[in-house]
Amino acid sequence: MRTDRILFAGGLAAATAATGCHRAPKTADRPLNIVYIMTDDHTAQMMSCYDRRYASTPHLDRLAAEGVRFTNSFVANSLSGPSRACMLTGKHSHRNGYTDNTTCPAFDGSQQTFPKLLQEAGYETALVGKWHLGSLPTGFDYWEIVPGQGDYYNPDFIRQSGDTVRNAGYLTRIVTDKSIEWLEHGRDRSKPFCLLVHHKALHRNWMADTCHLALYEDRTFELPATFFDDYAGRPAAAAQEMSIASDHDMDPIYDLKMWRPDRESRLKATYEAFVGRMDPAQRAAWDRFYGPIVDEFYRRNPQGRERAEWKFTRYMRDYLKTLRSLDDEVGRLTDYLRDAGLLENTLVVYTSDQGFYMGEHGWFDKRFMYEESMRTPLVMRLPEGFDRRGDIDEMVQNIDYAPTFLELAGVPVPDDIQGRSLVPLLRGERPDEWREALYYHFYEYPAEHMVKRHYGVRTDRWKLIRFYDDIDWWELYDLENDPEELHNLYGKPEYADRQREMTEELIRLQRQYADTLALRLNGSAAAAK
Ligand code: SGN
Ligand code: CA
Repeated sequence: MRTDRILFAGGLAAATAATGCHRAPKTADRPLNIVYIMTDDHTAQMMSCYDRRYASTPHLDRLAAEGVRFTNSFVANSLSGPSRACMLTGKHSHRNGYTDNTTCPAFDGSQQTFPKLLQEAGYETALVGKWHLGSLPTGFDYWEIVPGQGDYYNPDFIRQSGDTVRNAGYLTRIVTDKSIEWLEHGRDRSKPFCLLVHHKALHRNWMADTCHLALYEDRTFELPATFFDDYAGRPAAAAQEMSIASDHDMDPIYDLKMWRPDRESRLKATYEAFVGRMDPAQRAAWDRFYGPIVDEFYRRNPQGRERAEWKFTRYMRDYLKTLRSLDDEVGRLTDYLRDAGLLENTLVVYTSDQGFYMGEHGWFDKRFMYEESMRTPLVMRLPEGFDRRGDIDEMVQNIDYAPTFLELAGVPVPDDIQGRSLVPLLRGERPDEWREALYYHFYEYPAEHMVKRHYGVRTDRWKLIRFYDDIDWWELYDLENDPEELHNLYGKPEYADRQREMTEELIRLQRQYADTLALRLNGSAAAAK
C-alpha cells in the first residue's frame, strides 16, 4: 500500500498515474470534496424516490434526480455500530472487530479507516452527529458527536476537548447547523474536505420536532400484505421480539407516546427521561398534541387486530413527522453547498445505517437478512465530470463506501479493504465482472429484539440464510417468485441443485472474506446436506 502524502496541486492527476485506473474527471485540477450524509433506520420504503406509497421526501429525491439512485444497495450486518464500522473500514464485521452493539465495548479506533487515509492524503476530515461506536472518533480534524444514541430534544454533544455540552433545540436541525458552521468557518479552506453528517433521525422512538407534530394526522396507511405473517417454515422469524402488535416489543408509552401517570410499562422511565429534557415550551406543545390522542386511546382501549392496526398507524405517522425534519435539513445543507459554490465539486452521498421494517412481517426494527433490513437507501449527487445519471442496478454494499471515497480522492485503495470502489459505476462503466453475490453476517443474540445469529449469501435472484447458535436452521428464497420471503425452499428436492450452488457460493465468500468463525460453523452436519 502507498501511504505517502499526495500533494493537491495536480494531486488527482498524480494519483491517476499512480493507480493506473483513475480517469480524471473535468475538475482534475481541483480535488473533490465529499459530504457523506447518513441517517439512522431510514428505510427505502419511506423515501419517495424509491417508494411512493407513504412518504414525500423532495429534497432527498432531488439528490437522486440530479445524480444516481442505487436500486440494489445493501448492508453487511444490519445494526448501527457494526454497519458504521463496515463503512469506516471497508471490511466485514469479523475483520473490523465490531460485530454487535452489546458485546463489543468499543470500536478499535487504532485500525485503518477511510477518514484516516484521507487525512493522511491531505484532506480536512470532520464528523458531526451520531457515532455510536463506544470509543471516541479517530481520523478526524474536527468532530462533535452525541453520546450513544443521542437525544432528539436539547441533546448533549461530546466535543473534542472532552467536554459534554447540552445544546438547545431539535437534534436534526442542530446537526445541520454544526455541519454548516464547520463548512463556513471551521475548515482549512486550502484543503479538500470530507464531512460526515450522521443523523440520529429516524431512530426509535421517532420523536418529531414540535413544529411537525400536527402533520399527517389525516393519513392512514395500507397494511403491508405480510403484516399478519404466521412465520410458517421460519422459526427464527417466529422467535423475534420486534412485533408491532406486541405491547412488550412496541411499547405504547415509549414508542407511541401514550404516557399516563397511572399506566406502567417496561420503557416508561426511558420515555420520561426523553420528555424530561424538553424546555417548558417544547413540553407544552408536546402535551397539547399528544394529550387528546392519549385520552382517546385509553378511552377506546382497542384490542387484538384493531390495536395492532392503531399502533401501525401511529408508528407510521410519527416516523413520517420525524422524517420531515430530516428531508428539510438535507435540503438546507444542499442549498448551503450550492450557495457556497461547493456543490459542483462535491460528491454528496445519502444513505442510512440500514433498512427498517414498516410493518412488513408485522415488524419494526431491522437485524434480519430479509430484504427490508438488508437493503439500505443509497443516492449520490455526483460532482462535475461524472455524467452518470439515473439508476445503478449492480449490487453494492456498505463496505464499498470506503474504497469509493478513497478512489475519488485519488488515494490508493489498500489491499486489505474488502469492498469495491463504486467509481467505475459512477462513471457509467458496466464492468463485466461486477460481484454476483453479497455476504452477510449478524451476531447480536441474545439481545433486544431477539433476532438469532445468522449468516448468508444473496445473489440477484436467490438468498440462502443459516441461523445458528441456539438453533440450526437454513432458509432458501427465490426472490423473483417470492419477494416477500415467505416460502422457505430449503430441503425441497426440486431445489437441491440451487441449494448446492448457493451453499458453495456461501463458502466461497466466507473463504474470500476470511470469516473463519462461519467456516468453522459450516462444518456441522447441517452444512453438509
Ligand atoms: C436501541 C433500541 C432498539 C434498537 C437498538 C439498535 N431500543 O437499543 O430498538 O434495535 O437501539 O439500534 S431503545 O429502547 O433504546 O429505543 S441501532 O440502529 O442503534 O443499531
Ligand atoms: Ca440504525
